[in-house]
Amino acid sequence: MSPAPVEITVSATGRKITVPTGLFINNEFVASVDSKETIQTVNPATEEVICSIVAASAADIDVAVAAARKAFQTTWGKNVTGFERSRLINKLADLMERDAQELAELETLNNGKPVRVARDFDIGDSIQCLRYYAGWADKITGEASIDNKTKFAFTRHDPIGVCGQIIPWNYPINMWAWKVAPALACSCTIVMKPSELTPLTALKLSELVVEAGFPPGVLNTVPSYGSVGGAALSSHLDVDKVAFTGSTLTGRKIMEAAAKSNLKKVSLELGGKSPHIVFESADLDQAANWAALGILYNTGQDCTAGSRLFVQDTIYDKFIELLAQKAQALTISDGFAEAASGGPVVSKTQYDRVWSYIESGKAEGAKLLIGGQKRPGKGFFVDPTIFTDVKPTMKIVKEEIFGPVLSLAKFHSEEEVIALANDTSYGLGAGLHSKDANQCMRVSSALEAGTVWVNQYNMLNNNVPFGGKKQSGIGRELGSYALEEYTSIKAVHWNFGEKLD
Ligand code: TXE
Repeated sequence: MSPAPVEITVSATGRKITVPTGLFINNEFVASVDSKETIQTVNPATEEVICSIVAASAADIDVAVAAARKAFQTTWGKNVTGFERSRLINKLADLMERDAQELAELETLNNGKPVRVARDFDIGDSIQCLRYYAGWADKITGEASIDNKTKFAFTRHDPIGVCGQIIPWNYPINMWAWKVAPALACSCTIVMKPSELTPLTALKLSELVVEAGFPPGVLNTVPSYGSVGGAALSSHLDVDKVAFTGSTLTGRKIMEAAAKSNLKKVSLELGGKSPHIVFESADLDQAANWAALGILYNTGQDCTAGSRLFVQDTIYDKFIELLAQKAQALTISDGFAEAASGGPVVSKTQYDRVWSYIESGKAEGAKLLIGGQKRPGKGFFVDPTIFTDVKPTMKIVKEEIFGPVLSLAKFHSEEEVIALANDTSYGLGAGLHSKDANQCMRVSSALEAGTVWVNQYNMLNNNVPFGGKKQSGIGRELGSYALEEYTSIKAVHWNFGEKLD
């Protein structure tokens, strides 16, 4: 029997939302084939349970992969035109646009972020991402190589096949869009595993997949625990590629599982400890705005969070005063509050984790500029916290915190700050502020990161690639580069005249 959907009432708006609770396989919401395991979803602003949904077992992953394989071989894969894929992806984008407010409220309920941010940024950007890749669907071509009068070769950019996609909880809809849009454009089929902390919008989006008209099995959604469904997907012998966003620790496990099973293609978007540099020539007011946004956007639960801020000694005192003012002006509250600029962190685990870092910063002798005090009452709220006088060896400087906690240090020379900035095992994002164009060019070239922002921070575009160096990941999402992650290149050598003696 199919698990019944539940009706949720969003108390802040009065909206009633019907949420599917089953596993989405072959365009239907179904029960687990062998397990009674559930996932209890929680509102991080109130700590109340939202609803329980089915958690996929390893056997359910087998069923979903089989559905995706069948679709790949029949209705999708090489049996659907790029024009048709483009039409369907665009239709999905239209439906998301229609339902943006409902999706945003569900996202806020489950993830905590301000509803305005969820709607205008997360969902707005995801719609654009779908449309961007809908544009690519009919333009995926190979190359011809003609250098001989009796032979030529050409390449086909074939869809790679069945893709497992494992996504985190910090941007549940964005990460869904970043993964499904290029995969669908390239004609792959998908088994999507959302985070067990935030599975509700992925389930709601599955309804739109049916309404848009995608054939059964093209996009399957299987909420599950990482060690169960995530592990089963990454070690599955019939999955051709796994795309992952999450922690470096889990990324390692996924790569190992891929290596030990069928050597499936792997792309990983992992953690970071991104440096953000303010040079003395910078527009200080603007730099303070970007520095605050860099660490506080999404309550710091951002893989590119500019969590290590370096400020030149000549402007240090003036700058930190400005930054403290900007950070304190932000309102961290329930995401349904009109004034909310940030919400709670996503879960009790994450809350405890962030606080353990704050305590370690205090214990290791860093100085608190602002924040660092717990709030009374319910909800996983952490106020903006800035530490000064940090040392490169401190835990808060070395490890990803994934909360609104900034380490601020002083530097003297450009050479010194480049060395400090690159002194990390990560290489995801980096930023710098300066009015000296030559300095901007020199420093952006020297920083070891997949993305460098100059005189801004954390701004992404769907048509510009994103990904990491060092232990921040492998592969690129967004832009035309993401198409490489979902295609397999075949070379065809053709003889039209050469004879063998
Ligand atoms: O991440 P996990 P967690 C970082 C951030 C955060 C820390 C821990 O520092 O504090 O990771 O968060 C699935 N095989 N980031 O524990 O475990 C899991 O179900 C396959 C950075 O929540 O990486 C979920 O869907 N999959 C980051 C996804 O991995 C497994 C975003 C992410 O969870 C698995 C999130 C396994 N063995 C956290 N174990 C970013 N780069 O943006 C878990 N998963």
